[in-house]
Amino acid sequence: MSIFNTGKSLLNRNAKVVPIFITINNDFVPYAACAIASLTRHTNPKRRYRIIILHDGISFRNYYKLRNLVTRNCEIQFRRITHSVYLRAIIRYCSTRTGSGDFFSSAVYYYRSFIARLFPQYNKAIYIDSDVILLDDIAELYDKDLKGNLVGALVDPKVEMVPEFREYVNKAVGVPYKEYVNSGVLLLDLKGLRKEHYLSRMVNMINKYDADLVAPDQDYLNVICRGKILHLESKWNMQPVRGDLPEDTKLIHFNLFKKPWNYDDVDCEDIFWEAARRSGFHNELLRRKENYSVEDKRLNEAQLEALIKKAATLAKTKEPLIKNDDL
Ligand SMILES: [Mn+2]
Repeated sequence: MSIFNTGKSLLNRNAKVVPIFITINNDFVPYAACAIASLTRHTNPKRRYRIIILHDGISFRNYYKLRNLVTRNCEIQFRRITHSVYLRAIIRYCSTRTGSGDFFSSAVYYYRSFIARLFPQYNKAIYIDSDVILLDDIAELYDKDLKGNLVGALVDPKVEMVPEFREYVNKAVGVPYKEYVNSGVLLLDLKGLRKEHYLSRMVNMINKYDADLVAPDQDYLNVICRGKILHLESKWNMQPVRGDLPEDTKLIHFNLFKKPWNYDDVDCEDIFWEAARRSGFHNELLRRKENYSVEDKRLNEAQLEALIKKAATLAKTKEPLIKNDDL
């Protein structure tokens, strides 16, 4: 067999597999494990899945435990994010955003922006946050036709609910809030994103505007991909609800505050803990919850207030704070 044959069969293998990216640091590992345990449980036995964990260094113990979540048709790969001018620019930018409303000021939130560039072997992929739980086969999302769009995502329900966020998105981000999507679940046209030079575009904006934003990576995504976003149905990025979930719910996203691993009596917490029991991190998650003090809760709530206040202040701007300039 020649080397060319080997290459071809490898390409074919990549074409058939469903690639799913999760981007984390060591602290996110237990939550990511729950997401993975829920994903592998709802796969189509006739298909193959590849979960690619893009991280900035995880402990050997965590690495080993995540590897235990491999199943017959679902493999797990690890990739450590490489240092580059892009990452350095992002880390520098994040290090200056340390105000009380700067909740998303860690570089880890930007790692999803590297997927297209770091993985040229894939033309299409899914990205999920580590705070999601799958209730159905993720391949169904992967199979969706993007219809020429760069990204498939869901209009952010948290933004719709909070007037300060709506104003902020309209004025400071410069995107109508009814178009503004959540970056927690993404169907990605990686080929298209490479053609758009997504990462260099984003880093150019970071360097040029050095803008103070509420949800930076998500704000950049909305500005760069504006007009090229397929709006997904809410069943693929469902916020927890009190009472019964809509019957066709495919994915629950424990977005923003009140995570079930911090708080008691969180909507849909049973679904999370059920996945947690099969994640290999159940005890650790229970311990985390026990150690989450009254003071932590107070801080968490103060952070949300600060975030909303920040949104209201930034919404006073006359012009959008970032623009998608020509490269
Ligand atoms: Mn999230």
